[in-house]
Amino acid sequence: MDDFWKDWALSTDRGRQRWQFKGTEVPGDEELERAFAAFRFDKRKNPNASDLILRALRLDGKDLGERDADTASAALRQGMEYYAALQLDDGHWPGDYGGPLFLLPGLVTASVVTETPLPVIHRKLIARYLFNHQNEDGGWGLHIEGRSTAFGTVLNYVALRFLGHGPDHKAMRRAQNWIREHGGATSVPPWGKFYLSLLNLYSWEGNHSLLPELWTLPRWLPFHPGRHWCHARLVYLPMSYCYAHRIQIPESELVAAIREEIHLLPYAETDWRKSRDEVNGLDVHHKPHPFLAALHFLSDAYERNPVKAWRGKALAFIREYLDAEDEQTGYVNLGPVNQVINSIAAWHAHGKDSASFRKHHDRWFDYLWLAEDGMKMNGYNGSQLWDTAFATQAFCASRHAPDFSATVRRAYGYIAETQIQEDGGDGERFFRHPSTGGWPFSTLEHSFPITDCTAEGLLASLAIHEAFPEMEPSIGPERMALAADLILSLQNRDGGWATYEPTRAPKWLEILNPTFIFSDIIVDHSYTECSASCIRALHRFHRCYPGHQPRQIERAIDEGVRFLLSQQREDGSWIGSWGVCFTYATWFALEALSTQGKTCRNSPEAKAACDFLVSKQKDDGGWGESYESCVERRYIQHERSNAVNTAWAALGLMAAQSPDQEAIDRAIRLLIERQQKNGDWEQGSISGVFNANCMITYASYRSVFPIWALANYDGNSKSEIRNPKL
Ligand code: LAN
Repeated sequence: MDDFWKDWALSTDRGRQRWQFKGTEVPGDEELERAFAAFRFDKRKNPNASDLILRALRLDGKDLGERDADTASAALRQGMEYYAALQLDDGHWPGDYGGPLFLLPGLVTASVVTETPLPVIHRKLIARYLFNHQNEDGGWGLHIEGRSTAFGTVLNYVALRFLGHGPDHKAMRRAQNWIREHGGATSVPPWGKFYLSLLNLYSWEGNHSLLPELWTLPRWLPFHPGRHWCHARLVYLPMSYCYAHRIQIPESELVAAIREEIHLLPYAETDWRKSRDEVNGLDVHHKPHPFLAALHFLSDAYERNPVKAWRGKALAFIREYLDAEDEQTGYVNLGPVNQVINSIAAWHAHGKDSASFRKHHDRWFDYLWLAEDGMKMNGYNGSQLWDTAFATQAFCASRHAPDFSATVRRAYGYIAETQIQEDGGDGERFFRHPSTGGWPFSTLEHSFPITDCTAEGLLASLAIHEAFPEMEPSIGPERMALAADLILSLQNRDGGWATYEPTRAPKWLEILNPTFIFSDIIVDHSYTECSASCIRALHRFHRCYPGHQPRQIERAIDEGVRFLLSQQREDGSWIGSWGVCFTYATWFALEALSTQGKTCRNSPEAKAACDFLVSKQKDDGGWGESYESCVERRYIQHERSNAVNTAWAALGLMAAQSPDQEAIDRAIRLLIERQQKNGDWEQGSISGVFNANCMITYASYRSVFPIWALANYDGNSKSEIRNPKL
């Protein structure tokens, strides 16, 4: 390995991940070029990096034995050995959680507004990442696989300018051309207008009012912001703070230059009011409802002369809420968007030297991830618990599990330590559902429990107890019951489960969605995947602890299953909301149905789902879904089959006891054939999604799901498959 990489280490502390540079000198451009040459990232071949830096560092000096596995059992073992070697001492599996291309511009904006530059080496690596993900037409997409949009292009161009890249650099020129040919920067969607306003590249006049007063309205109103999906309300919270204070950096030569580069008209001549509603057609995923225009009309009129006392009261509440969220999450904050905007609000309210701002700043680094495409911003402070819970279940499902007891013990340690043991802060006042017994997606410090993370945490713990009865049960019956009770408390009236909280607002409230770029952002409604996880968890818990709330649990499962069946589409499939896409949700649904004995043998629904899956199998035996399935809401084949989609489909078919053994055998054969000599699988196309339009990387999936599929196959199947390569 190049010496440069030896200067990097992923430091971890109870799941907290931070890439640290130990070197004393920042390398020059040539040296950096040489260091990256070892990994060869080429967006045209695959925009998805393979997380090679982490893996090279983890595996340095370990001998995994290079060989082609001959059977499913051998491939399984090799996959487990490889993946076990990536586990960290604290028991979790780290991994790349990048994908969205609008997060780094937020961080750069925060660092510019608060005059807190990022370290030089970070700046270089971030720029490298941004250039690496520039599309051939000179623009950037919403995410790494997406076509160029005004949002992606303007924000990343501006970020690079503030990172010190001049306008005449070749790639920068191409980006400028893209912006100018596509109508200039006034056409960025509202979140882009917000960031540009902070940077004084766009007037606050050009934004619709973010009406902080909404927070002071009576809470019983069905549209109160406290009822919005937590990610929406906690992004709009600091946004409305910044908007109300019209926070903006001073004009400077650089600002004047960028204004000229990105706008078609001279800045002073821009009609800002008109540009409030200007959004580039390439960016539009969700057209706002006409009703929203009427609301904007009223709020913009109010904004011309806001009632001072009312605004003051609203801002005082917002400040209190921001401080409370900071405290509850240890300044990690709910996600990467509000973390950096909260940082700006903290800097504004408390000052640059305040403890609050310093703690925010410290957390910026929890979101940065280093891979062979450069330094990116993760979509969360990691996917630690989620990945660990799945990996644990996959390992426990395998016949080889006893040989990996040390791995499972460490994972159990992480899972046990990450279960939330108390409700944080003033929950009621700040719209928090109780947390006790739940699991978050990433770390304990983050502390927001999620329905399906709680379910998968519980399932993983139960799987360990079953597979390793001799292992000390760190999570005893009381803690298991707390998790089950929390899941019960999170069930919706329609029988399903949403993500973080029970649904608090009617579905029509989605008409308030002003983003243009996302759908399903205002209302946290029931989802197939979350519901399926909760059903599986309640079922397994009930089997192990039949005395705890048996009636309630049975009823919850029945209602959950009814919800799942109501979501099945005519063609037998389920559409995914958090993974790509139909293979993902159909697998979840089939697993949940199978716990109720609904399989191809007796259930027309399970049979229809299996028929659907088999109809999408490719000639090579695999499945490959394009991310566009999520955007278009119909199955869109990817040109290449993908180990992750193949594993989901195979797992679904096996859970449903599909009689089409041939389809399953062919899928398993592809997984064996595609396995690399070290036990890894190639990084295929992107696997995760949110809000229907933005994709996100789950680097762990390429190992975890093939392992799980091979484990189930190896444990149950009579047929003996041989690697066709051998
Ligand atoms: C996540 C990550 C985890 C994910 C699962 C648990 C996998 C899912 O089953 C439920 C939804 C959830 C919790 C989820 C929701 C949306 C998130 C938080 C993300 C995809 C990670 C990043 C994304 C967040 C919204 C990104 C910031 C963008 C905004 C629009 C605010």
